[in-house]
Amino acid sequence: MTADRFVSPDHIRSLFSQAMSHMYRTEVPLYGTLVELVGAINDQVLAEQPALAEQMQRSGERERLDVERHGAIRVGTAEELFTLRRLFAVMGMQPVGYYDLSVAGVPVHSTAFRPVSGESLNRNPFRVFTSLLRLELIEDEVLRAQAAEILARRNIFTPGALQLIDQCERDGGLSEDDAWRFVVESLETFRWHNEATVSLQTYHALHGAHRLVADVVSFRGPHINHLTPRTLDIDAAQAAMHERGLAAKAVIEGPPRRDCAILLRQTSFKALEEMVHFPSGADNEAGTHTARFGEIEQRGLALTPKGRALYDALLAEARGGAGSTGGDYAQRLQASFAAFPDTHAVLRREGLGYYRYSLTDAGRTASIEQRAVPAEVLIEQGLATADPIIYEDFLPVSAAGIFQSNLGGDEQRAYAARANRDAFEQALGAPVSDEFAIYERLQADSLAGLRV
Ligand code: OOG
Ligand code: NI
Repeated sequence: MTADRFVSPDHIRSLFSQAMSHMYRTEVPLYGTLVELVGAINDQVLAEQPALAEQMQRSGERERLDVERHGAIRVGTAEELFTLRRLFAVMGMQPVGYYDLSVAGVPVHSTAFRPVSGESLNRNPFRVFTSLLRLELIEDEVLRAQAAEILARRNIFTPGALQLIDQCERDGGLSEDDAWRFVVESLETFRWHNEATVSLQTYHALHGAHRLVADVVSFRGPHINHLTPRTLDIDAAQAAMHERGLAAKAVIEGPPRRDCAILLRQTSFKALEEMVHFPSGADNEAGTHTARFGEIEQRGLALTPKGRALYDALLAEARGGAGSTGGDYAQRLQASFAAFPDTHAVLRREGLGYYRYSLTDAGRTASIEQRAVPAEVLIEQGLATADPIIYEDFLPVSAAGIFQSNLGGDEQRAYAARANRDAFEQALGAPVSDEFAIYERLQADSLAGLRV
């Protein structure tokens, strides 16, 4: 068997993200509305900002924009997370970053499965924010044991998916036919089930511990809970949503609106309340569950550790000691971020963000000797350009806000802050990659390209 019998993991990921998008569109029609609205706004922004359109074309980002999505799932056991890592690997997605949400009162820790090379990201940057429930944070011992026992009984993967994962690991890839089968089989894991596996009474008990526990434990699998398109103007998208009567949450998570977009801005819409059948003896009992919601996001420059430290400090300043987003939060945020430089030249010079350097037409005709000067000099001479490297990851404070707003109610729990990255990686069966190292490498590769 030779390698060219296999399709690329990038191809499988593209198929999978399209299939997921189709499935979610039928499951949650609101998602289709969001995708249309975001598409129209993106077209408008690109028409109004030719420089942005040109830059996105140059960096290869324009192509991916229309298919760019992230989703989120929550799993219950180490084994489930372990197998998910193997499943996502078939599609060229690796775990990047560790997010501890317990500090925000959500009993999970998380990573993001995503492609990491520049080429793969441009092909399709599909990412899945994946959380593992931390049952050890549930105080009630009896309930904890019951939840563990329910989770131990389920199998969230189809036999066909498991077999194809084994096959891919053994042979080093999948043929086109097998790739399609893999997509169909693995999609099953993320499907919504309107039949719970537990009685309404058990559901309520789990819900009492934390809504998230009920969401993870009561169903056959980790239903995808949102699929997020990327907008080039989140303020315009949010306004358009309000016009259509879709109630976005009041606060946009992340940095304020700026000339140079940094990191990630996100807003989400309340979870749907859905009918669920709960088994009751030989019969069913009707109830409801809220888990799935809509979200849009705008992505900007990936920050260096120095830039990120400044971001974290300014965000904390705007939120105050209590982490409040109430009152005149938008003004406080704007005021505190006045201290964050807002031109690419300064962001670059101060080492706050990562950039992708490339030669201009003039640069390509220049000799190697002419090019043997610092990148900033090449830029001044019109021989090179620097485009922002886009942030591909997530933000823990934002994610906590998204979780909170969509769990419904004003539920606030306090768990003693206990990051446990070791336990997470042990469950995962692999270390999570360091996001900064990935951006650093993309930048370094582009700088090396100026010299050859
Ligand atoms: C994940 C919430 C985090 C984001 O975009 O930050 C997230 C969840 O609710 O499962 O998706
Ligand atoms: Ni999200």
